[in-house]
Parts: sequence; C-alpha cells; structure tokens
Amino acid sequence: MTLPPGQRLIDGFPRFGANLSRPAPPVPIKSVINIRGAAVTDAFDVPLASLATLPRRELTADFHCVAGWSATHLRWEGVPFKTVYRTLIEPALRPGISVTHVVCRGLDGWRSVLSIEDALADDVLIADRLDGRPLSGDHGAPARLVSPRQYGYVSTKHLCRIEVHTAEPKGIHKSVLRLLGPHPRARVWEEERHRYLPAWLLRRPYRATIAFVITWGRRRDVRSRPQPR
Ligand SMILES: Nc1nc2c(c(=O)[nH]1)N[C@H]1C(S)=C(S)[C@@H](COP(=O)(O)O)O[C@H]1N2
Ligand SMILES: [Mo]
Repeated sequence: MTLPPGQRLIDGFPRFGANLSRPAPPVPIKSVINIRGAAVTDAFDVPLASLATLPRRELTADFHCVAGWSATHLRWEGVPFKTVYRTLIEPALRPGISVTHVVCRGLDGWRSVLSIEDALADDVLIADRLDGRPLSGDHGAPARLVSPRQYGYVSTKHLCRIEVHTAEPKGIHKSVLRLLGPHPRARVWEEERHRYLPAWLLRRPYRATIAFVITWGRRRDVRSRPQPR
C-alpha cells in the first residue's frame, strides 16, 4: 500500500488534536451548525437533525495527520459538504458576491480554513458515522468535516459553525507560531504541510510526536477501533 510522502502507517485511529488533555466537548441536546460570514446576509442555524433529509454518502478513505501518521480504511458516513452548500448555504448568499473560502469551527474552538474549491471537492463530507457507528466524542461527535485529500487539521471535529467568506481570512497564529500555520491547500499528496516551513524540516520533530501519540493512545485506551491481529 502506498502512503503519501512522509507519512507512516499506525495501528488504529488515535484521538488527536489540540485539546487532548481535555475530554471531548459535550454534545448539545439540539445540535446545530451555525452559518454566517461576510457572504451571507443573516446568520442562521442548520439543525443537525435536518441533515438527515439530505442524500447521504458512504466514503472509505485514509486519514493523514500533518504530524506524519496515517490511519487507513476509515469508513465514514454523512452528507457531502457540496450538497449542504448547494441546498442550504448557497440560497442564503448575498446576491452577486463570490465566495472564496469557508471556515469550519468546532465546539472546542478549533478552526480550519478551506478554499471554496477544496471544500466543494466530491469527497468532502460532513460525517456523523464512522465504521458503522455514530461518531464518538474522540472522533468528533456529533458531526465533523472529513476532507481525506487534505491534512487532518482541515477536518474539524465537533463542527458547530461554517463561515462563508469573500476573501481569505487572516491567520490566527501570531509571531513564530505562524511558521507552523496550516498550508492554504494542505494537500497530502503534494506534501503541503505548512504555509511557510518546508515539510522536510519538521519530519524529525514530528516523528517524536507520533511516538508520543501512539503511547498516549495506548495508555488512555482512546482507540475506538478494534485492532486487527
Ligand atoms: N474540533 C477539533 N477538530 C480537529 C482537531 C481538534 O483538536 N479539534 N484536531 C485536528 C487534527 S490536527 C487532526 S490530525 C484530526 C484528528 O482527528 P481524530 O482525533 O479523529 O483522529 O482532527 C483535526 N480536527
Ligand atoms: Mo493533525
């Protein structure tokens, strides 16, 4: 099996991200995705329950974290982002504007930016099931973005807001942290890990991170997939 450049296969699918020391955010009783931003006239909520009325899709894909680990053969189910965009967001856009980017926010404050072209790719899902079960807290309950051809940081878990923009939003990172800021495309096969730093520079530190993640995952037993073998 071929992995994208610089990636290593790991067993299972660890919980990962910026908030590992904290439990996953609680799922609100009535979950919604709030739609707002410069491109929409008035902000509005899309209840997650209403996504059930849209055509669903199943997608088996690999998942690649920018730190260098890859999990393979994840079976996601959900609604294509494109369908949500065309049926629910597009009708609410200001007339005559052109959308360039969307920002996805999670209940834990995570934020990812996608160009509209990347967001509308055929394999981008708002997923609520993984491997035949409802999404766990570890992996983004109640629903998350899944963009398999981009690094994992694009795939915002616990999705609660989509902002629709008419220009690229400014980066969130200040000073030296900007260097680790995401790549605007983040395509794994092009190894677009970061906007400023070249990918090779980070391979060693990332190797250490993966080792840590794997040990951490075992200790906390956060892996939600049964292990083959
Ligand atoms: N809400 C939220 N989404 C997030 C993150 C996070 O910390 N919070 N981490 C990102 C990163 S860096 C990765 S690699 C993946 C990890 O997904 P997993 O925890 O399901 O393995 O989620 C991404 N989406
Ligand atoms: Mo990641």
